[in-house]
Amino acid sequence: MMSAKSLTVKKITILGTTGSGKTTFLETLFGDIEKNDVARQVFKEVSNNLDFTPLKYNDFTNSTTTISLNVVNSVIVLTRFNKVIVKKYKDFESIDYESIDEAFNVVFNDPAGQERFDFMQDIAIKGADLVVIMVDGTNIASIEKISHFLSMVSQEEQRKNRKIPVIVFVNKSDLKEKGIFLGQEVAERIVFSSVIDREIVFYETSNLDARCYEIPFTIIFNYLSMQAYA
Ligand SMILES: Nc1nc2c(ncn2[C@@H]2O[C@H](COP(=O)(O)OP(=O)(O)OP(=O)(O)O)[C@@H](O)[C@H]2O)c(=O)[nH]1
Ligand SMILES: [Mg+2]
Repeated sequence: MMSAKSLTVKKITILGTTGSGKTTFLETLFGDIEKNDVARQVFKEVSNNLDFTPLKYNDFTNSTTTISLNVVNSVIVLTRFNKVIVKKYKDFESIDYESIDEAFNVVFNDPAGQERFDFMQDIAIKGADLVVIMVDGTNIASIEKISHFLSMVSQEEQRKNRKIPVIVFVNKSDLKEKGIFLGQEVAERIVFSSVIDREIVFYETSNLDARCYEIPFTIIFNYLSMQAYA
């Protein structure tokens, strides 16, 4: 019988500017998580990270910001019917064993995105098996940071002498309705305006709709699976 303890451990690190939705993404996947977050108005963003979004500062005042690192221990399961299920690690026993084709123990690292906590991102990327870059699709400055995160990935690849797959989430696509969502094409144009020596996949996401992660997670599962049998 498959038990959670015997699963291969994989690490996914989420990089992105402050306010892009990294922590909300984990909450969308897992519901309540244990967080190292404080109210945004108490620990106010001082860098210009939030300056280039048409959202008002008020839109963020009720939200929180991460001040170190959120970690969620999960299992990602591929069922016999090619469906990918993402659950908290402790919920593994509730999955129907018969339906499991393959599974990984995946530890998500969600470091603080504020620039003053850059060292947390450096710590979080160490040993990552896959990196999710999550940007605020309403914020050009956030999108322009993708290349910075890609260079962090390249450094880690050199350190470990192995490839790390990258997925970019251009988040807050629900704000298309308001006409302020810049979209995947803008992100791709900015990223590919400089020479990129890797394959990157982009998805438009919204944390208001968990279903938007179904396809990206089949891609993520495939990447992890290829590494496991490389
Ligand atoms: N409209 C919309 N708002 C979102 C979405 N995802 C996150 N937000 C909002 O964006 C704000 C910031 O979200 P967080 O998840 O705290 O951002 P973060 O990337 O963890 O930020 P740091 O912890 O500071 O690095 C919150 O007010 C969220 O409610 C989304 O998909 N759509
Ligand atoms: Mg956060």
